[in-house]
Amino acid sequence: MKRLDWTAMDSGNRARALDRPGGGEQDGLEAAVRRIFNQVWADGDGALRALTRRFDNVEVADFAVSDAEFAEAEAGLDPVLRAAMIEAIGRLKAWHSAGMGQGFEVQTAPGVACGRLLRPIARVGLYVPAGTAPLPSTALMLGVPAALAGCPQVVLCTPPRADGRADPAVLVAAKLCGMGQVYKLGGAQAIAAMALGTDSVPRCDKLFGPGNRYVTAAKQYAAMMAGGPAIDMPAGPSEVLVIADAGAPPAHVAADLLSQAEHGPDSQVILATDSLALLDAVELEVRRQLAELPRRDIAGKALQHARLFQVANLDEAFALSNDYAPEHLILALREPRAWLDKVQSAGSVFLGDYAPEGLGDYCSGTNHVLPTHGAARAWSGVSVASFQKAISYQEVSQAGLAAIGPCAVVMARAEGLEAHAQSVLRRLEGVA
Ligand code: HSO
Ligand code: ZN
Repeated sequence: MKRLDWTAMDSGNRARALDRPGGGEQDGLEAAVRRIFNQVWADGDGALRALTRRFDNVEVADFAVSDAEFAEAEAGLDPVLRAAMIEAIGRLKAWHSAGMGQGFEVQTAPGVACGRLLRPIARVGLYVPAGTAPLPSTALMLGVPAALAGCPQVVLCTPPRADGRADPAVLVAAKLCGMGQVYKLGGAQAIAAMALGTDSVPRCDKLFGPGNRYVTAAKQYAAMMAGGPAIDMPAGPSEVLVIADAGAPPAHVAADLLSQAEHGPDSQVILATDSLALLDAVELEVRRQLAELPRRDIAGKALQHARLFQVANLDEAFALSNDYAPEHLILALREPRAWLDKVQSAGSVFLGDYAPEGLGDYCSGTNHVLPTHGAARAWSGVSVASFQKAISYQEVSQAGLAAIGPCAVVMARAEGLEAHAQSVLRRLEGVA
C-alpha cells in the first residue's frame, strides 16, 4: 500500500497517482479475439467445441444445459443459499422496478403529439464468469432487470467446470430469474457465439456482464462489428474508493478495502482520509485481517498497488474521488447524507458505517454491474433501462402540419434539401 499526501502533490503527480494500470498487451489480445470470432463464424458449434477443449480443457458435447442438469443443480444446492438468493431477488426487484422509466407524450404544438415508447431488447446475452470464484450473484444482477424489462429471449453463458458441468448455483440463480437457455461456454468464444449465433447458441442484440480481459476484448470486438450487438459498458478490474473521517471504525474500513482486493490481483483499492490517525490504524488493520483471509495471496497482490491518500479536508477527498470516478464509493463519514451532493461521478455509493460494499454486491437491491476504469464519468450501472430501447413517434393533424410545416420548409431549403421541403409543401397545398 502506498501512502501519499494529496495536499502536497502537484496536478501532474495527482493525475499519475489516480492512474489505472494500462491495458498492456492489447494488440495481441485483439488478434487472438479476432481469430476466435473468425473460427466461430466459419465453423459454428464445431469451433466452440474445439475452443472449449483448448481453453477450458474439457469436452462438452452439448453446450445447452439440459433439464436434467438444472434439476440436479436444484436438488444439490444448499437450501440456505437458495433462500438467500430468493431474498436478494425480492430486494433487487423492488429497487429495479422503482427505477423503471416510462413512455411519455407531449403536445409540442396544436395538433402535434410527440411521444416516446419503451420496448424490451428482443434478444439479450448474459455472461457470468466462473474463474477463481463463480459469481451466481452476477446472474441475479443481470437476470432480474432483464426479466423486469420483459426481454423475450434471455441467453446466459457461463464457463464449464472441469467435469463439463456448469456451476450449480449459477444455474439455480438463472432459473430463479426465469431463464432456461443456459450454455456452458466461457471466454471470448462465449461472446463470439452470442454475437454471431451458431446452431446451438442464438444470436443476441446486446451483451452484458463482466469477465476477464479476453471477455472484455471480445465484447468490444463484437460491438465494433458492422451490425454487431450492443454491449452494456466498457469493463475493467473492479475498484473501491473509501472516503473516511476520524470517526470511521478502522476495522470496517480495512474490511471494505480487502473485500474489493480479494476479487483479483488487478483490483483497485483506494482510501482518502483527513485523519492521519485513521490512516495509520487502517493500514495496521489491513495487514492483520489480510493474514486471516483464504484469498490473501490475491488480495495481497491487489494491495501492492493500493493507495492511501491523506487529504487536508473532506472537500479535497471528494474532488479526488470525482476525478477518479470509482466503481464503488464508500462514505465512511459521520454525516454521509450531507456529503452525497458532492458526489459527481461514481458507479454506486455506500453511505455510513453500516453499508459495506458487500451488501450492494449481493442483496441490498442495487446492481453490482457498474462502470469501472473511470467510465462512471459518463456511464451508469446496469438497470432495467439497459435492457430496453426507446422509440420516438409523432402524430400530426392537418392543423398541426399547417402550424409547423413552414418551419421545416425554411430549414430544409437552407440545407439544400428540396425533396424534404416538397414532402411538407405538397401536403400543405393539398397536392396529391
Ligand atoms: N464487487 C464485484 C461484484 C461481486 N462481488 C460479485 C461479489 N460477487 C464487482 O462490482
Ligand atoms: Zn465484490
